[in-house]
Parts: sequence; structure tokens; C-alpha cells
Amino acid sequence: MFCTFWGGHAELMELPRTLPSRWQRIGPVLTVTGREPRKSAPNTAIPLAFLAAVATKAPLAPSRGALRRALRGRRRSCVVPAARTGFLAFPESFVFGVATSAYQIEGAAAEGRGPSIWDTFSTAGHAKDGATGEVACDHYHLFKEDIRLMSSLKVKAYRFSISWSRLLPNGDAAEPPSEEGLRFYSELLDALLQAGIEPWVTLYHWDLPEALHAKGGWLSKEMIVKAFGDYARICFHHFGDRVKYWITLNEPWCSAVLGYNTGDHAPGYTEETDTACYVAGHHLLLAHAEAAQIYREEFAQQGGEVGISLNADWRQADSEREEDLEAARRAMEFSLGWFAEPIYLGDYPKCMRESCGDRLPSFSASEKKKLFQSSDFFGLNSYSGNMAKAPPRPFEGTGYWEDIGVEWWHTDHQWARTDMDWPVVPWSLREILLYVQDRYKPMGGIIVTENGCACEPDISAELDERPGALLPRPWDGVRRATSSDFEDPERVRFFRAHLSAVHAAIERKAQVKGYFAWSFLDNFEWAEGYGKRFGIVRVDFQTQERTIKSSGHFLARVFEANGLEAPAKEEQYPGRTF
Ligand code: GBH
Repeated sequence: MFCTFWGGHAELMELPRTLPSRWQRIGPVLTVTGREPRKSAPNTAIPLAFLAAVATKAPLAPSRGALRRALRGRRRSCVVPAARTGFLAFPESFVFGVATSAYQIEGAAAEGRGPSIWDTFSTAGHAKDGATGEVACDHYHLFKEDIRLMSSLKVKAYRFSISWSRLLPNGDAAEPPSEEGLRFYSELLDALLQAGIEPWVTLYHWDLPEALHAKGGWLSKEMIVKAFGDYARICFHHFGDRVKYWITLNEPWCSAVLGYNTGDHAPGYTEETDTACYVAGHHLLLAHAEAAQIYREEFAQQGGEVGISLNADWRQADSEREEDLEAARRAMEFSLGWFAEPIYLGDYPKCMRESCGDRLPSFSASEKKKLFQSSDFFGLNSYSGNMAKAPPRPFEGTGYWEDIGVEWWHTDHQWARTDMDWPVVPWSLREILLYVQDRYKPMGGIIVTENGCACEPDISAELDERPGALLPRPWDGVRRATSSDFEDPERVRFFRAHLSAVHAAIERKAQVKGYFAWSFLDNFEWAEGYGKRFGIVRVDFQTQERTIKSSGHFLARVFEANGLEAPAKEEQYPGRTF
């Protein structure tokens, strides 16, 4: 919270570590200084009124009167708790939207689409309960209804992905793009624009055409960089008149680590030396740079922007010990920095080079140049946060997690958890946004391209236990009214807390320009199948009926009002307030 008021000046700061621990639990505080902000330690003068608030741990917002009294006092600075209350207004131009991806919702696998690595991986039984994306939400046939639903939820922007093999069944741009595929995305775009919804289009959300995987996939440098560039060109050419916001890749970290190291995701590759993930990551970066360059060189007149979406969860140092601070830095550099630093700082993080040596490929001078500032905005997908702690003694062997050398799963057991078992740590979203702003100063600002949770009420599990409930069936073509009576209070609480964290980051000068809730619909949650529901709209996979959840109604009000009421005290999560 930064505000200038009647000649005074206030800004947020963290409570100094030296304060008694019960004060720290209050979290960030307001520093109030007089007309001439002073450099001296602000906590030297704490008015009694605020001491009382601190002692009772009340997350107070300073009242005007209190601030004025503080300023009138002899000493010109004081510290007040600054929990967030009242209405949190977002900047007028802020982009509010919802997000999905092709393989997770489209279905219609057999209708003109070539197979992707996710078809192969899931039909081989690698996702929970044998789930596949063959039918999913049948959005391919229901997109018009779905867009109507989005309109009713006051959605301003919709982030979706194009299925590469729906446009190019063999992944190969030497063959003409599929008429059917072109028509589908063209109609989808027209319907969105007609509804006044701005499309944000991801080119690659993990569904590599199987035919390209057979040629080496992300491990085959020349092949994949050219193929991705050619595919991107086709998309820019056919859809660039209507699409002004492009995202080249969704979460290359996941493609590299989950696809080519742990094998949890397609193509399910695992190997001894843990080198493949770095090789795949390298080529993902080069493919991104290729597409960005093609847009800038050949399609600049379209006047759009091309960015990338990177995923990371904040890692907070477990203590002020130098080794834990270092562990937190390494954790961030090995996750976010791996992909952000070549783009924003010119090369891989130093700590990665030191740990990985030659297992991490190098960029040539011209590749570095091509990558540098190759993203017009910083797309950030963030869902959770955790602690980082130095291990008691260095890990042995090579491997992605050994390379990081951090106790990656170290956590705080008082935190709430979602159905995915991910800790709910709203303040970590504020921290990571400030970190991205501070470290990368991204041109075009930051867009939160995904944030959300799987956290359903108990009734959901009961419904999902009915036989066949999680085996999607295609829509029968019968139009049904959309009901809207599904209560998901935990998701409302999650969104309120996280949006308030985004707001807090903006107040502290992070240039956050947009926020997309993941996800519009319950969908195919990759290796987890259909049991983990992230939607603000519930999907009955047997009938393809959609039901707006209370979180959908909540977000509709946020989108419309361009802001929200800060969480009440009892709605906040354990851990730091902000
Ligand atoms: C996103 O990725 C996807 O883009 C989307 O398709 C998906 O449906 C959605 O999230 C929900 O899962 O600490 O090493 O275990 C998820 C991002 C990245 C979050 C990995 C959890 C755990 C990393 N995920 N992260 S680790």
C-alpha cells in the first residue's frame, strides 16, 4: 500500500526481524513518515494506539485519523499494521479473464486431429483411472454455449490454446493446414470477439504432435525449432487479424521436467543422467525465440504482443541463515530463472551452470541475442508456495533435484492444502510478483496467466463416485438450461486471498497487468485425470452439463466491479498476512 496523503507519505515495509515474534505475525506494516521522508529506522517511534493493535494481533488498517495523529506527533514516523481491508480496486486497464487448454477441454480427438503425445501417453494408461482427453469437456462441440457462459460471467479475456495437431495433423507445415481445424479456431475467435471477449492464445500447451515426437520431439534441435516456428507462422497468418495476445509456450519447466525427467507427463521420458530435461528445456527456449522473432519480423503490422508463460511457486527461505537464503535463491533460479534468465538477463543462471556443467547446453552468441527480451510480457503461472532449506549435507549424484541441492519439499505444516495437496500460501503470490518485477523488470509488465485451485466441497467426491462419473461422454446435442447452485466456498476463499495478494503486489509497484483464473471448466487434469477439479464451472462429464459454482459468481462480481472486498479476518489463511 503506497499512498500520499495530506503531505504525508506512507509505504509498506516488512517488520524488522528483531521485533518480538508476536509482532512479526502481523506481517507487513505501514511506515508513516512526515513531509520529508526520513531514512532513520521507522520503528523507533511506535504510537501507543498501534502498540495495542500489534499486541492484540489485530490486522488493522490505519484509519485516516490515526495516520493524521501519527503525523502530528513530535516524531515524524511510526509503524502501523497494514492488513488489507475495504474495497481493493484494480487499475482500470487491468485484464481479468479465465484460462483453459486444448487437450484438457476440447475432446473431439478423432475429428480431423492428428494424435499428440498426450493421446499416446494417456491411452497407454499413464493418467489416473485410465483417463484420456478423447472427449474431455467436448468443448469442440459446445464452444458456443461455453462462450455464452463466459459472457454471463462477465469474463473480459479468455486464454485458450491451439492444438498443434488439429491444425497440422502431422505437425508438418509443409502439408496444408487442416480446413476443419482452421474453421474451428476461426469460429471460436469470431464468437469470442462478438461477445466482446479478448482472446489470449497459447500456441503450445504440452500437446506435441506425435509425428514430431517420432522425429525426436523436444530433444531434436533443428527439427523442433523449425517446426514450431512454421506452426507459429501459420497461426499468426490465419488468426493474427483477430488475436493480439500470443503466448508461445505454457510452462516449459513442466514440459522439460515432468516430460523428460520424472516422466509424470507425456512423453513420459526418464533416464539415468538427468540431462534430457536440460536439453529439452534448451530447445523449448529456442523454439519460443524463433516464434517471437517470426512475429516481430513478419507480422509486426498486426500490432500484437508475443509472450511466454512460466510457472513457479515461491520459495521462502526457512530462516535468515545464509545457507537457507542461498537455498531459496537457488530454488527460484532453478525453477523460474532457468527459463526467465536467458530471456531477461541474457543467459542461464550462474548457479545452474556451476551445478550442471556441460549437462546444461550453451547458447551461441546469436542465440543469446535472439532470446534476449524476446517476450513482450511476462506470463506467470503460480499456484502455491513453499519453504526452502539447505540440506544438512550436500546431495550426491546428478539429477535435477540433486543439482538444485535444496530441501525442495520443506514446508510449513500449519498451511491449508488443496485437493492436489498443494499448500495454500496467498502471500507467496505477492512475493513472487515482487520478485519478478524486481529481478526481471519485464517490459510490458506481468500477466498472471494462471492461478487457481482444486478444492471441492465433500459432495463433489460423492458425486464423482457414481459409476462412470469421471468417464466423459460426448454431448448428446440436447440443449439444457445452465443451473447455478454449486457451492465451492474454499475456492471463493482462495480467489479472494490471491486476488488480494495481486493487489498488494501492484500497490508495491509490481507492474501486474492482468489475471487469468485457472480454470473456466473442470477438465482433464493431466496425470490426475478428471478427479481433480479446478473449474469455476462444474462439468458433469456424463451429460456435459455445466453448473456455475459460487466461485464463478464471485469472480463475475470481481470482473464487473474491477475489484473486490479484502478478505475478512476469519477468511484469511494461517501464515503471514499482507
Ligand atoms: C498448470 O500447471 C497447467 O498449465 C494446467 O494445464 C494445469 O491444469 C494446472 O496448472 C493445474 O495443475 O514443486 O516440483 O512438485 C501446473 C503447474 C507445476 C504446479 C509444478 C505444481 C509442482 C512443482 N504445476 N508444480 S514441484
